Amino acid sequence: MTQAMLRPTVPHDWTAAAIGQIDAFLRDVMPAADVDPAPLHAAMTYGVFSGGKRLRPLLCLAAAEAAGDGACKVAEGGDWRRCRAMWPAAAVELVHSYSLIHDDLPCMDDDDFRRGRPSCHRAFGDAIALLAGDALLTMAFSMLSAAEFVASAGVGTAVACVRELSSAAGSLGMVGGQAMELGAVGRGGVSDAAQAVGLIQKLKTGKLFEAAVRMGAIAAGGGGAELEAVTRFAAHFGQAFQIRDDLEDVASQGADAGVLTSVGVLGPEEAGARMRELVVEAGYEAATLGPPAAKLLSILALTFPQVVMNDV
Ligand code: GRG
Repeated sequence: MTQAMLRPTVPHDWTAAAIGQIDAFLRDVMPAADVDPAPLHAAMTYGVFSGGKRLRPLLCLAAAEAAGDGACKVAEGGDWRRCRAMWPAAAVELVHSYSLIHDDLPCMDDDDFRRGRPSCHRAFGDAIALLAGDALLTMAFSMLSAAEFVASAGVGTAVACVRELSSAAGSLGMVGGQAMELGAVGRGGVSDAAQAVGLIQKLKTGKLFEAAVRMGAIAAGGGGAELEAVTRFAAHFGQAFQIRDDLEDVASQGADAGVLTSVGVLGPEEAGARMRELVVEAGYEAATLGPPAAKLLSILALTFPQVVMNDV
């Protein structure tokens, strides 16, 4: 396999069109902000439509094309809403949105700002923000059991997606990773910090990326070696993504990133090197799937432009 094979071959602007369609879909399926109970729906709308990059739904749609049976191949300028992976794409974004709202609460990270504006609890109060997160999590599973999705994907596929998302989001996934992080910070360190950081990243950040691509592939009729390849892609992508986030935190907040981050454990240089390795590994996994994985590679290049341009 040559390095050139890892370069994305589709123009990145497919993502802008897809994001517009993901947003329109989310607007259609979510209750409007003024539907009663209006403060709750307004907080949910605020949490979902606040400038997120829609990375997980994009990965879900790209994986449907990369690892599916061809049912979700969308031509340039085409309609992603005809791809049944749009349902799990919406579901994973709702779970992501809930996690950010809860993560900002005073009992978690206690952040006053998110995406450059007041965090949900600063705008709506702690109680409504907590409930907005709960309602978004619940709504994600109503996406995966929606009559239209079940009719087009089949009951078995819909149930498989419920299983993927619930296990990725729960105590053995994202919530478990968050709990481990809180516990580890409280103890002031762990015996093997590097191992703890790796596991926390895998659970807290990585599992939701894995669920995004797996649901996309499964919804599009994929399985077997292709499903495993997109899963490994997402695992590497997720870990690299978290390291990049840690590096950005150090750059913006000063040197002390805390022991329980990749930068705290490895130092910025080694963490950066590990991130680049992971991006290249993700690229190779996608490249094994050939031309249908072009959009996955495109997301990788957009997310890690320096790495893909210099190292791949
Ligand atoms: C509190 C239930 C609960 C879970 C918290 C995922 C998580 C666990 C917290 C999110 C906070 C965080 C910093 C996670 C690391 C992953 C990360 C960098 C998320 C931000 O993802 P982006 O950049 O967000 O895709 P946008 O704003 O684009 O949607």
